[in-house]
Amino acid sequence: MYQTTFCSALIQHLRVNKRSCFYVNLDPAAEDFAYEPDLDIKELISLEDVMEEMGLGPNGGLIYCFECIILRKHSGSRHLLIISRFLLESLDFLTDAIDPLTEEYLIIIDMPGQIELYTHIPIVPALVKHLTRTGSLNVNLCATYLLESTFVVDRAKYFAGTLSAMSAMIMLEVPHVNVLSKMDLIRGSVSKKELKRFIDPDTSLMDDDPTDSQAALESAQQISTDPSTADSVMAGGSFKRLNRAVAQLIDDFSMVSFLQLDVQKEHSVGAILSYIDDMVQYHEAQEPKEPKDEVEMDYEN
Ligand SMILES: Nc1nc2c(ncn2[C@@H]2O[C@H](COP(=O)(O)OP(=O)(O)OP(=O)(O)O)[C@@H](O)[C@H]2O)c(=O)[nH]1
Ligand SMILES: [Mg+2]
Repeated sequence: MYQTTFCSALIQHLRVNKRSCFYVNLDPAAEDFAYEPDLDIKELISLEDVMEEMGLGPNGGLIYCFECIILRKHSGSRHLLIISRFLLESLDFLTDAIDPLTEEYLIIIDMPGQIELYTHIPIVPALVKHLTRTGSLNVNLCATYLLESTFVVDRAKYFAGTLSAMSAMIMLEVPHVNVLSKMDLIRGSVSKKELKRFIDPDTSLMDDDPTDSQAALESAQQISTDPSTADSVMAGGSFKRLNRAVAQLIDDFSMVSFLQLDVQKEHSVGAILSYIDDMVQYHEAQEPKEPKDEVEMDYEN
């Protein structure tokens, strides 16, 4: 699962409902937590250390951390060896912590937000395989993909985000819930009716793209006359055709639909949790409870 704020909201909700959860942080760059993780990758490594040791930037450093964990990369470099040996232990670190947990536990795994981990390289898919492998951990996983609701304001951004969600679904091959997060940010500016159109994406959204209007085209032309600037490219016909093709692809696959999340609202978090429960078959996995001792009836009166 992704997004720290959502993880905290879920934990809060589970606590209120007296359910057990185990919170794992797998983001080596994460710092502030509303709830302390039960298991934290930072006990093994911090992104800062990797960046410093390897001379990498934040994204490269993050991918390096995960590559070391999952792909068990070896090399003659002293630093690489130190760090990979360090991280090699981390799959066991995860396995040892998760293995003893009973079916009552919902394991919440907070992941880094960098999209390339889910769409471009087979690192997170390998982690998913490790967790779900039948016979060992055998965890019922549900990936939750969060797309900021502010993306709906811009059709191109919305379809690009939706394409990433679809790509993650295809790469991860586990039950998947897609969520439009931070709904509070657009409630006032996007009507309910308009919002409904973004729940099940289809190409009709491209038919009335507000940026197609003549006024928008004119203002884009005024911004710049240089055809190589971002504004010019995004106002051009080929960009529109590209977006339409992306929208058509998403429509053809018909895999992505969104739930809406407002973390401030208990019922919104609860609704998403009930989808997740269904996906991981939480209720089916629970041990049948002992029937409560029958209430003794007082027949004398
Ligand atoms: N208005 C609003 N802000 C939010 C909401 N959720 C998160 N934020 C803010 O968005 C920022 C990022 O939130 P995080 O939960 O850290 O996001 P994240 O996806 O875990 O970020 P990374 O781990 O860095 O990828 C923080 O400043 C939050 O306060 C929301 O539902 N509404
Ligand atoms: Mg985070």
